Amino acid sequence: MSGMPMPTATATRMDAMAMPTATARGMNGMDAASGSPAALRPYVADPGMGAYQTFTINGRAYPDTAPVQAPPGALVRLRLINVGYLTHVLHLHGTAYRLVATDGSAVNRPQETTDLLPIAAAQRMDIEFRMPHGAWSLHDHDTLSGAGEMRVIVGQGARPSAADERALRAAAPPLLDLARYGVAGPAPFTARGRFDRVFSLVLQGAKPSMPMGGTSGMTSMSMDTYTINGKLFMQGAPLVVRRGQRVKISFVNKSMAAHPMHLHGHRIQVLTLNGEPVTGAPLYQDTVMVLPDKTTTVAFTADNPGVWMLHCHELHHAAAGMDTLLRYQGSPHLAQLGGATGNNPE
Ligand SMILES: [Cu+2]
Repeated sequence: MSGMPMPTATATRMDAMAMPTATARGMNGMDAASGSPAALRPYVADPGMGAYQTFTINGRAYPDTAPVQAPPGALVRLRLINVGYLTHVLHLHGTAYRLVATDGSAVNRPQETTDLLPIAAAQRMDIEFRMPHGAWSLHDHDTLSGAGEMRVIVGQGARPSAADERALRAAAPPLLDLARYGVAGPAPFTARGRFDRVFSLVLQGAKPSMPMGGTSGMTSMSMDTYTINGKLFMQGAPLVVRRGQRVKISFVNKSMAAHPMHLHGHRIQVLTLNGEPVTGAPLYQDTVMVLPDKTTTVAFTADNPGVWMLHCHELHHAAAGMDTLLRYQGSPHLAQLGGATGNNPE
């Protein structure tokens, strides 16, 4: 991570990458999620999986993170890439921003906001803002013990006082509502449109009454297993499609944990996000959040033949079984996992 490009400034615009991640230091150092504001709690991944003690941005923990700097008033575009396992709730202090792209797809007419920005594992969020005067910060607003380390200074000059910091943290703006953000516009799919294939995937977690290992070739990092339609990876049948089909998938979360579900090889349009119809800008993602007890429905055109992973990107969950395959008719079956095959769930 230390080799990532650092912010590159031009006269009026800056592109930078900020990569929140978390570093595991063993399974004993679990972060307690206690004290999370109720609104943030569903976003925090299964606390039993929170085996992190250090959170970083571009490989460094605050106060060693590199500042994001540009002249005051400059238009800054910042790409946030969550390469960790947990959802983080990011808070930009000192200025409003616009969310201009999700997972590499532009957002239609994004408005300025000061809301907290949740970013799930594997998601990418591009934000734009005018560089404020003074030194502010972008930081993880949740209450996991490592959150204070996931922070960069934005701007330059005297840092905000501790009192200012406390006031900003106490302000607790709402979470950005991706389902209502931006402006509606033309899109390939609508919830009541015609589909050639419709799948419902029930996401569950279980204690290890189910057999693990053996022919499945999987290992688990915890006492839990995670299943799709009651099956561990390679126990269930793949989702089979034909090229050109319009496909709808509903992710039905019946577990206690949030699952950021990631389909390889396709751009998917989110129709309902955690039960809420998308009425703002058409929402394109390749990793969609499915909160506990919620359903997220997505659609895509089967336009990329092959065999593709569809899995939870909380990779402990993936390693514990929450994966399946999207297979185009005529593509090969994957019959084996692990060992010399190189077919591993994560
Ligand atoms: Cu998961």
